[in-house]
Amino acid sequence: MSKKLLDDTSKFLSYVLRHEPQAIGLVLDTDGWAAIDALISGAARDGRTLDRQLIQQVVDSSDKKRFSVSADGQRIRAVQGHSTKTVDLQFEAKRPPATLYHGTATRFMASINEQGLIPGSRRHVHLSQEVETASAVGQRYGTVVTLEVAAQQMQDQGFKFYQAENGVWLTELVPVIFISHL
Ligand code: HQG
Repeated sequence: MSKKLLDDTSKFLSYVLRHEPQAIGLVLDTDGWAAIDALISGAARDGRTLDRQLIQQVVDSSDKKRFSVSADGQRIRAVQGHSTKTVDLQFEAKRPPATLYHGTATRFMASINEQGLIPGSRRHVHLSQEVETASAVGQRYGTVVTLEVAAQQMQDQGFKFYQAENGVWLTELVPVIFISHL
């Protein structure tokens, strides 16, 4: 199976399982699950050929473990990163490490210095445990700036933190006072 086919399919799955399920007539439940059969038939109407083997390969090879398949093998979901309003994943609040990192681009800094980190179209601000991961995320948007977030200090003041199955840390917003430049 070619890497291009896997990458293309992964992007398509992110699009329909995080952002626009309605684009292929797919319905996600509030936990983000979609029936794999409905995903395959919805994709087919869109002219895209998916089968269970391809889907499983994308799930298994995803570098960031973006997707998971239910124990009975019938359903699939994205483990984080949703913008679609119908999905509200129930994460358990968890104690974060003292420091988490967020990679962004220089062009967003004026606004971040005023508003702090906000989720944009997604449900949460995404934070990483490793500087390298954060920096790779920021590079997607331009000249990277890596920010340090005083996560435990935030939690001590009542902010909640969650960790998705794939290790990404999530919180609703990060006020400016908890952010410093590396
Ligand atoms: C920025 C990838 C202006 C924020 C990654 C970011 C991640 C602000 C952008 C996941 C701002 C939002 C998410 C403010 C934040 N003013 N800009 N006040 N506050 N921003 O893509 O964190 O490959 O929604 O810094 O690994 O970049 O998709 O979030 O640059 O986990 O699986 O607004 O996406 O995973 O961008 O990335 P995004 P993100 P996947």
